[in-house]
Amino acid sequence: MSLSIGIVGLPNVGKSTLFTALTKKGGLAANYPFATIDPNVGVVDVPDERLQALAEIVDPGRIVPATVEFVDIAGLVKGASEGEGLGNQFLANIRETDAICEVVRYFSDPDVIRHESSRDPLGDVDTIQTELVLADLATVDKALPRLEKEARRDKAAAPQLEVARRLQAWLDEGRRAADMEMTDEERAAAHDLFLLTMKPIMYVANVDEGALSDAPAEIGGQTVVPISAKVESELIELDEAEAAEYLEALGLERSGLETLARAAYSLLGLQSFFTAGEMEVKAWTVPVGCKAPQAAGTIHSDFERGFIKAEVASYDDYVSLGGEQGCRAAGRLRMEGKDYVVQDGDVMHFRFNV
Ligand SMILES: Nc1nc2c(ncn2[C@@H]2O[C@H](COP(=O)(O)OP(=O)(O)OP(=O)(O)O)[C@@H](O)[C@H]2O)c(=O)[nH]1
Ligand SMILES: [Mg+2]
Repeated sequence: MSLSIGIVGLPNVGKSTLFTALTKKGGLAANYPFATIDPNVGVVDVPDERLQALAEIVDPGRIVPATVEFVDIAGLVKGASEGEGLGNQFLANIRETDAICEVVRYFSDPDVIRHESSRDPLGDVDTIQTELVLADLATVDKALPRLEKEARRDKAAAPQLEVARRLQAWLDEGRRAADMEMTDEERAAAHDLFLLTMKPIMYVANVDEGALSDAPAEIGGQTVVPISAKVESELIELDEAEAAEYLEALGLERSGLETLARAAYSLLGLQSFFTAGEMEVKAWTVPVGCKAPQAAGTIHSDFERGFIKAEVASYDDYVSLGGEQGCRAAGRLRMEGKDYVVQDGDVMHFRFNV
């Protein structure tokens, strides 16, 4: 499961600075499967201290954290939905991502020029939202004639037409598609339109050094992660001890990048289960509510196809009882079938037959 998050925002707000910090950090951790697919795409691990605790029990050859992919996208300007600036390419880039991370400029440095379409942080958020909504409106306008034709021919297409019409009216008021109330069925129908404003969004408030409290708690009901991109880009140049010292001097518990990776994970409704063996301790990413066979399928499609059952221990049991043997002895190693709903932190071992 490769999740990708597009970093968007007006020009000169610090997107590339943040992206570079994110990806460089990944590259520094030597045992980390860092991959650069293209210069604007970087894979970043999701920090999870539970991996360390599991590794202390099984002493594996390596530890493999879950990952999130970030995509650095060129600055969006007013009029992008009409092809202004790098408009169209920009929109194509976000269309391919699973979620959006919007960087908003809160830092004040007068040496860094604000783009002419920039007003103030919330005004900037508004500008971007307007462009995304306009792009979606164009998508829906274009799809409607086709959907009308289909609905005349095939009654089963009626719900899709209906939801597209409702979305048109909704977007026309400048609102995000994701905020419209929809049944699960309507949501699935809307999914086929690949709208930009259906994607989950979170905000990074790029604040001045030591001014994390300048950031609002939320924007439009969405999570805000306060970060100083400048501080993050300095942090990655330091070794672990120096970085810890610097963080402490700034009164921070962990780097903004860690907070960001975690927030992204939870925004997307994701959780981890673990596999723990001599070869490796590994975190696997699955959606909340995922059942055992699908979880098995993230490891290998054969595991899903030939799924028989899963041996499961909760993370807490696994750690407090000293691993699989301890769990078995205490009767805490469960045999779960295909309807088992995976819980965050489950340590799993799959039985399959193909
Ligand atoms: N003072 C200060 N400057 C910053 C910060 N973040 C970025 N900058 C500076 O702002 C300028 C633009 O940063 P970039 O990261 O390239 O901005 P961007 O959002 O990627 O810009 P585009 O790609 O042109 O849309 C650079 O000179 C950065 O050094 C920050 O947190 N504080
Ligand atoms: Mg940039």
